[in-house]
Amino acid sequence: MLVTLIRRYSKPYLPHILAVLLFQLASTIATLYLPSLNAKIIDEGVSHGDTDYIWRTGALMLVVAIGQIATAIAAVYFGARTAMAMGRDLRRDVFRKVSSFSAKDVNSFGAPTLITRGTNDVQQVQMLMLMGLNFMVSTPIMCFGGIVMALQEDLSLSWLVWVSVPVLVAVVGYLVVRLMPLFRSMQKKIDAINGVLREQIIGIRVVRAFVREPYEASRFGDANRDLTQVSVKIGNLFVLMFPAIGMILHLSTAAVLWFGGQRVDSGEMQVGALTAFLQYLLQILIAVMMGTFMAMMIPRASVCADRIGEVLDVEPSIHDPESPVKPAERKGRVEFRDVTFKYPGAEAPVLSNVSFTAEPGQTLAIIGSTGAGKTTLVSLLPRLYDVASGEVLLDGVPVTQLDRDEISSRVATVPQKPYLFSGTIEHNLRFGKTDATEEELWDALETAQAKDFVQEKASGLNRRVAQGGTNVSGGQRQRLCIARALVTRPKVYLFDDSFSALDVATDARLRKALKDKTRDATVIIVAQRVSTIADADQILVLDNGRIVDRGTHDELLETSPTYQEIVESQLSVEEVA
Ligand code: DCP
Ligand code: MG
Repeated sequence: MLVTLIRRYSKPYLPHILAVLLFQLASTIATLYLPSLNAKIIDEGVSHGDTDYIWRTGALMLVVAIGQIATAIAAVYFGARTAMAMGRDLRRDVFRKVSSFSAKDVNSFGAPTLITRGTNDVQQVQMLMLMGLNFMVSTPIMCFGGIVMALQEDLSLSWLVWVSVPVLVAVVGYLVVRLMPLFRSMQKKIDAINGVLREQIIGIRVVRAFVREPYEASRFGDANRDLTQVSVKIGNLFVLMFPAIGMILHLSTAAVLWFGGQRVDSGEMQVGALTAFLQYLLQILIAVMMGTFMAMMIPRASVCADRIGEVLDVEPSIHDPESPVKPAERKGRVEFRDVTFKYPGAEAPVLSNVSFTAEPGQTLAIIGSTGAGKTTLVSLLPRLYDVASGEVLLDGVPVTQLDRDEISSRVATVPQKPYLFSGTIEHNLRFGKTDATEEELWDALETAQAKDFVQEKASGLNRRVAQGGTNVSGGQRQRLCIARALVTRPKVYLFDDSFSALDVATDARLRKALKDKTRDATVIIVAQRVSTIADADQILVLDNGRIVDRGTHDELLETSPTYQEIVESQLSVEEVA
């Protein structure tokens, strides 16, 4: 997967990559050339007292050095830009893919891992691309070129290369092999700590209410200690790594000077050649070290690439039809024909043989105990899920044959769990209709009985909303969500238990105002309170995924035992209160 990803995402940047590699090549060659020039100055110029030669070679050296610096800067600069651009593209594609997921696809991964895959995992792959661009060409050339150049300076010292390189590889390799599993386990511990922290922050009220702070603190403490232990182990190995590398480099230097010095003494080798040999050996060792570091990144990045690939390879289970049907009319007639639905992985269907028609201008209410399948039922119309059998029709056309834009322009949902996005109230209200006028916004707020509390604050429509809408009360959030649906002026309204957080009086006022606004639209209301739906044109009584009774309030009071039960239970509650 890693190879596939890198190949796919480097394609648009091939010219850039080629340029980076050329700069890299130039800079490496210049680096390799410098020590031998240095040796020439010492051996030919200084030892013969040839000032002219020193000046000429010195000038050449200066030019080469400047060229080396310039190309190295260019290589790093463009390399970093290219790697970041590839990372950006990859992140963008992961995000787009996840945005196209249906609820089922998101559930099959889970939100936290999708977030990690889109950020941390992409970062790892991006890091490898950066390292690759910076060292892919220079490392092998530096290594082999260095060996060739070193042997040219002096053949009989070559055994130093054959000894020091394997020793370095062995030491660094050993540490890397020990580090790899620790890195992998550290990633898991970070995941664990994120998980605990996330849950505690989201559930902070519950934790407080049940006085679970000590327990939660100890749970976090455990996760924290785990992470610390792994980090300390990694730290211990790193403490070893740098002195070990340093020791090898210094021992090699000492050995070169020792054995080379003897050869210089006996006149078999010149001083310049000795310095050059030393510099080449250090270059080789550093190249080997970088190569090993890079090799260490590959397994980690390839795990991440696999995880990213899993996301990118998903074929979203719900997608727009190839040749969408344009419905002849746009009235908002909703029809369910013998609909059966099962959640993925569940054994029994949540909805069985549900059939009904909701006409424009009418209100259809759905009532039933919790877990009866009401939310599931209303989520089939905007295609959050697709039915297992049967059909859901909007204006006579099955929703599977409509573009999802077409559906969302005509159907507005007020979800059971009201959700607002971080931003301002205005930004949230314009969610479904960006070009709505200020007047339309206030109008919707007035209908949703939310005008007062928006006006209350001086910031008005510009009042900040926190992520999820957590800085307004539950009832205010619900009313803002209702207003958001009203702004889009849809043909079909789906209210999923949207009046539950309102007191009875506000509920009644809201429904009265709604009636005027939704005169021509189809209104589908899921409710718990009988009083909310008593005046609906048709009421469906849902029990265990089946419609057990249907009719108006008065009809149901006479014919439906289930409905009578619900009414009685609520009457007694209200009477007691
Ligand atoms: N269910 C499931 N997977 C989901 C959502 C629900 O398996 N992602 C199951 C749990 C319930 C059944 O489906 O047994 C019906 O769930 P609904 O959310 O449709 O139930 P209601 O909306 O009727 O319940 P409530 O009144 O509590 O909102
Ligand atoms: Mg529900």
